[in-house]
Amino acid sequence: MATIVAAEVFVTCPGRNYVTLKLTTSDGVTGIGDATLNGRELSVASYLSDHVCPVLIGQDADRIEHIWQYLYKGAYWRRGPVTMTAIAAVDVALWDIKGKVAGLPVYQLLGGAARDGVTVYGHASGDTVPQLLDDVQRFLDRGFRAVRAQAAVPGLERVYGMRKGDGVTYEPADGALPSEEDWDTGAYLDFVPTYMAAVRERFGYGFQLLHDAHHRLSPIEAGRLGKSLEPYRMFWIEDPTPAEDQETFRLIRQHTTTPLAVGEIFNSIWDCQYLITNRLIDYIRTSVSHAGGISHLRKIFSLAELYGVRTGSHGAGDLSPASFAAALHVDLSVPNFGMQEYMEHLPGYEEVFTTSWRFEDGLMHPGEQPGIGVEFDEKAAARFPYERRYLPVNRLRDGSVHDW
Ligand code: CS2
Ligand code: MG
Repeated sequence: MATIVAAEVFVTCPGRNYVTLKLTTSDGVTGIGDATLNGRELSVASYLSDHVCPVLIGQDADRIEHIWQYLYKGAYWRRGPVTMTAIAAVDVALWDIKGKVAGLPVYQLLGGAARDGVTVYGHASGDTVPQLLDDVQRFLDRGFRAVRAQAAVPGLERVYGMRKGDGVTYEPADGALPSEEDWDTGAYLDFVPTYMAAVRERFGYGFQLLHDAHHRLSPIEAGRLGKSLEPYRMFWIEDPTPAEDQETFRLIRQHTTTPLAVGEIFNSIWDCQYLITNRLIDYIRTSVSHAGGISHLRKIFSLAELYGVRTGSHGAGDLSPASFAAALHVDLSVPNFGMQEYMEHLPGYEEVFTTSWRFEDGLMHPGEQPGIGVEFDEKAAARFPYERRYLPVNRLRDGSVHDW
């Protein structure tokens, strides 16, 4: 039996903050997991190093489910983003170790490839509609089969989803305190159909088109958005409303056939249960890193399979390469895969993380390296110390705080 002999937490900022857990076994095998909770990174780092790492030492590294249950039930305080991100990091690190011990990529341990590759969508954005169209072109030229389109709303200063300069991200904020964005739902609802029309007019219907409403609408507004986008045959609209009041999805459903995707801020199967079992969504978008790791994500996806709901793993740049790779292993192996987000990581991440995934013709594959296929260079990580950063705060025109 190989026991866990070391559990170390690293916080590094190669362009943006990532928290990484590294486990080492008595056989000298190491595994890594992502513990990044964007804008609240140190809370998970502390949860792990102060509370989880000490109880991992001496545990049997082979017993992934057992350790998951030990951390979940043993803490008494269940669920929540901090707890579930910490458990996810341990879980992914243990799957990484199991794969390395077996000499197999994790997707093989999950049943093997259920498809040739994983369809991913890229993030196109523009401050103006012509800029957005150029950006969509850029993704189609690279071979993407699916593109998310977001444009700045005329009259608003700063809106979610716009790339800054040449970087591949639009958050976290620039400074060490939250930046401010502004919002006007009416202006947004009038504008979105005009640019989706422009995208379809220029590029046609031969690729999947997606959009993220980022929790900003009321149910009836979401119904209106979905209905107005029906001519453009969206693959999905994402997070139309904050999904705390899940019953309201019935109202959205009554008004539109545009498919709905939800789940990036959910962290357990219990958050997903109602929407899935009532068939109120089409895609469940939980992430490996915020919803309890590979073990828990598979349970969520299996529940979804029973109800005809497909998967759409969250893959924003604030999820480190370790969780992006882990998501690809799950995507490749589950029967009800739908779509994987691929926001890409900021240039510079390669100095710290070495990856084995590949992108070809719009599809991704996690590669054949044993484990999750990502290596973490702790010496390089030390060159990029943590920087406090926040997600932006969003305000209506009268100054009230609105959902970001
Ligand atoms: C977004 C994310 O990728 C997405 O769909 O909603 O960029 C989200 O804003 C971040 O993950 C927040 O940390
Ligand atoms: Mg989103």
